[in-house]
Amino acid sequence: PEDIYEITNPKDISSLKRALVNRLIYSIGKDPVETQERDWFFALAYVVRDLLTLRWMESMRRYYLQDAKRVYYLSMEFLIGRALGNSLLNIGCYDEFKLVLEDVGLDLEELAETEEEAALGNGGLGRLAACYLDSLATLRLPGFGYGIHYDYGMFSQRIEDGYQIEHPENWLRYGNPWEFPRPDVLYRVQFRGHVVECPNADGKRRYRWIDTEDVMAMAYDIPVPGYGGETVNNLRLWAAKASRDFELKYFNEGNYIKAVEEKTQSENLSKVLYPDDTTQMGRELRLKQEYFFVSASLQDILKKFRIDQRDFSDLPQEVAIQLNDTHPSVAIPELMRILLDEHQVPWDDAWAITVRTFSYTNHTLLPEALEVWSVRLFEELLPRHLQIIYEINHRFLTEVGERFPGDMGLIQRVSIIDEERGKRVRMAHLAIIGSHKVNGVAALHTRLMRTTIFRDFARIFPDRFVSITNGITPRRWLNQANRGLAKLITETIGPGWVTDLERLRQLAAMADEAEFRARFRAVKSANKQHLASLIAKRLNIGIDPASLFDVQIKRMHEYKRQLLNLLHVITRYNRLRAGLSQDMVPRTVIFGGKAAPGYHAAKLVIKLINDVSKVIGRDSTVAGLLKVVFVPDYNVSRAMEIMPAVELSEQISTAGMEASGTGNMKMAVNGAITIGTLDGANIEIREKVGEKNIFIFGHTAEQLDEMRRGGYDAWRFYYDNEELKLALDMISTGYFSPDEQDRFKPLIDSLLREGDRFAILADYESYIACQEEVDRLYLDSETWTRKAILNVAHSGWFSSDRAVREYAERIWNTPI
Ligand code: 26R
Repeated sequence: PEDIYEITNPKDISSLKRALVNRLIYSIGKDPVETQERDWFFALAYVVRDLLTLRWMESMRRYYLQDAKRVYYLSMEFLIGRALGNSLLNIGCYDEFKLVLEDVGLDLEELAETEEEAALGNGGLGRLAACYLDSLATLRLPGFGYGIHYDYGMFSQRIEDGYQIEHPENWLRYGNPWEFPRPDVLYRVQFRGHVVECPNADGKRRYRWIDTEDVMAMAYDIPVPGYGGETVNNLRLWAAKASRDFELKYFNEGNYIKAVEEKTQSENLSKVLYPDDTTQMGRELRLKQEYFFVSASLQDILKKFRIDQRDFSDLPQEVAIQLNDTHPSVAIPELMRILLDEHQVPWDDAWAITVRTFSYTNHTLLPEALEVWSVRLFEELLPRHLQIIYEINHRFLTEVGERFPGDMGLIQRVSIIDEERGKRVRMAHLAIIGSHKVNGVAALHTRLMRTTIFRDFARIFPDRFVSITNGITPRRWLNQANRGLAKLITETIGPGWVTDLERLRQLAAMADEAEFRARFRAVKSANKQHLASLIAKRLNIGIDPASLFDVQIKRMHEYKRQLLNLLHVITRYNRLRAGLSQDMVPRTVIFGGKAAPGYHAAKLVIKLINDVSKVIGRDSTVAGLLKVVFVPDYNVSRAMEIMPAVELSEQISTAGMEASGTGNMKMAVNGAITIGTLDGANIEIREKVGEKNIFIFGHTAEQLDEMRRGGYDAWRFYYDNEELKLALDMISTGYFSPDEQDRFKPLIDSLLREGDRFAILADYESYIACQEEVDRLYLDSETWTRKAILNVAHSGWFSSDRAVREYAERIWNTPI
């Protein structure tokens, strides 16, 4: 019995097999002769978790003994995806388990498909958090994630009649084998109530927050293995539980049913992820979610800080807290409240501690995505926090007034309270004022932050703003997702690149060797064939693996301009039908992405993609030359399947609007060539891979700014370009929607009558010209391959290891 869970040697196949069968019997309760695939998956996941658990405890012990400064990454979103393959590769047991499973007649890849993905995020921001956890663990840093244990993560997308239909994704239906529920790690979180002032012996005022409605936060821990398996960190997610006194109130009244109702009510808090990364909606439940996880996390952080053994003034030396956008920024007044009200720390000391502890990452400049809460809602839910925010604001504005006397406009602009639109709390202002560092996620984004939306703050706090360009983990996005390319790279330069991605640079010389190019091409071609077979199997669509794979996969957003891509597709279709096929390469244009459920324009673009796809698919004159595919339910697993097969990476956002982008990096490191605007990290990709190895088109952010100030004339672009006019006319006259001619009128109106906010028309011509260049290059497959290899070779800098190192050095003061 003592060896039921013990794996004597993780490289010893028979010991692994014994562990697996034991788990199947004793943890799943299934007879090995009567099992389903899912049973084996769970048994395997438990064995892998076992392998992680000891290292995880060792890591925690090491941090404790070293008394190392801890980094806490607070995020409403962690878009993790599936864990099995990643864990096996990170602890170095992938091949061993593959053999073990073969032994019992199972295929590891197939088994891995049964895992539900942890889609606890919307897109870029959530996936970035997951990549950073991987890097923190790989770099052996004591970095911990804190977030929310949603019952329902990102919705699953189905396409019916070309329209997006959202379905709830019950990812916990069969349980989550990776997590440890911690019913004993439980904190009280207060809401509502009111604040009373109580006189103090020393004459100072003290405030107490009383008569609150409380919810309990219960911890779930998910191990985060670093590469090499030495370090295993922790992601702690909070689930809402009814508080006892909530229940007791009604139980004591003898109202059992009412008590149970209230219980369900308060447990709804962690029920569902908000699927909007488009427009802030100011919903009460969202603010409650934010405070809920912030309050629990801070209680947990301070408990580990062991205040009985030290002084709060040590907090910034022991703890760094990174705020992933403003979503957790209520942590700033919350830490102030704890210090002031619960520990009687004087204001100035409390404020110095707070500012030195927090730092804030901004992920968007779009005004509609900046968080603001009505003062009324804030006061209702968090009355003490509103008071503290007022006091922070008052002191800040007084200081600004002294430094910049007479500038009333400045005071109004930087105030945390927006007095104009019915009194609202601007969370970004709070986050900037309460942090010692504010970072943008790419060079251009940070520059625009300093010169546009936050220029006043950049003047007030010139050293506060820094740029740290995003990164992606090479473990998941190259080593795991693209086994073929990973193998070729390792055979060529050794395995060191997995933790030192800049080593890919050694591949640059290989770009000139015909034999290497052939092998590289063979890998890409196999990946394309694999993707084609998946698309055939799941969507029943045949695509030509020899065609150019032209891919745009990301959230559906007007600023990301999937519509511009479609205008190219339609133009291409028209040219082909006009018999101009001689200069054109056969293409498969692949789209994937979810639209926020209430974002009508984005949903209509999905419908248009599907309608265009249908018309083109039925037209035999373009068969074999052009195909459009919309891949439903784009998520992390889909991304891992598609990335390795991409040849042309569409990164075509309106310049100045995509803060960074990270899909752009994933595709480049997988050997795609980017077609993109000078936006976000595309600019840095161009810098690294060289301007000859990327297709850049369109207006710059500055040019667009100037054009808008001079008055943007959408109709001019329409009348000046016949092909553009034709494409737009086809959409607006129902060519792609004969059953409903004005279906797409809202899209056309936004371009022609409503000022084309995303400058689609302005960039059309140069986009089309750039796409012609793409075709020309693709015809020269040796030169194309050379450039693709150089993209891989020069993408090393985009590793999240580099990004996390920069945070450690420049923000957290935990240098590696
Ligand atoms: C407040 C609410 C409506 C909300 C707004 C925006 C919720 C979530 C978001 C998500 C945004 C901030 C996001 O994901 N931004 C993306 O962050 C990536 C990681 O930094 C960038 O690469 C990407 O350019 C940016 O759009």
